[in-house]
Amino acid sequence: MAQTAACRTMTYVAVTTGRDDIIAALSKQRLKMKLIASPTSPYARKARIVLAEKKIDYDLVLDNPWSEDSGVPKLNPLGKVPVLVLDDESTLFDSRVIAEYLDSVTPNNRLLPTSGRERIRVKRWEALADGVLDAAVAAFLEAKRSKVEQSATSIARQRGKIDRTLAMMAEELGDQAWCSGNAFSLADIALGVMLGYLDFRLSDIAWRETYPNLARLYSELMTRPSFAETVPQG
Ligand SMILES: N[C@@H](CCC(=O)N[C@@H](CS)C(=O)NCC(=O)O)C(=O)O
Repeated sequence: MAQTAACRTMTYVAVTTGRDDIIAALSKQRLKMKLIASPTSPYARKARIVLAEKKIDYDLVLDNPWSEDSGVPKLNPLGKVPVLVLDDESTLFDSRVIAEYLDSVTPNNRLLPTSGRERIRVKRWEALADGVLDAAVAAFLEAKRSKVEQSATSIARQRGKIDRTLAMMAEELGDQAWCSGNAFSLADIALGVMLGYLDFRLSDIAWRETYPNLARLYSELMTRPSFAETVPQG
């Protein structure tokens, strides 16, 4: 993978085929953090965008958590990506914990207000965006099952969560430039990653037409290399 502008601090390590590959990749360079990610995971994309925005040097290790020989369960018993492996080889998950930790590592480009109600407001946006992701992933996986196995009720239930939360987010954004306060923050990252995932997996949801203010913010976010260079493909 070529290094790109947004990821100039990122060194691509390996597409792994299992635990041994991950351990080998980790032992080569002990000092840099490693992010274990899959190219289609929106939660991993959130962590990658945070790393790029914070200009933190790291190695990207690709692993498919759904594959039988995935090394992810050895690093995260939940078997999910992203996992951040720190320089002492301890591990962090999930994406919210990783984002909060990374923001505290360097003082530059703060993505979370340091305390108080403003900080919780950003975390609330993130909880909403991640909740839509959870529902979108569940709806996508259910729809992938055979017609006889899949439950229309379950899909409708997940789609209801998505619809209600998009409406709330659009209302709360109003005509503000950014989700929370008057600067770019983790709230905008979480929202943008979620909207990008809807485009990727549930493209029949016409959120741009229904919510022009979300579309306006999304276009703005896509001008940032951290977003443009991590668009999910597959
Ligand atoms: N809440 C977690 C969700 C992570 C997650 O669900 N990741 C998916 C990829 S999109 C995964 O690894 N799934 C594998 C599995 O559930 O076995 C986070 O924010 O990191």
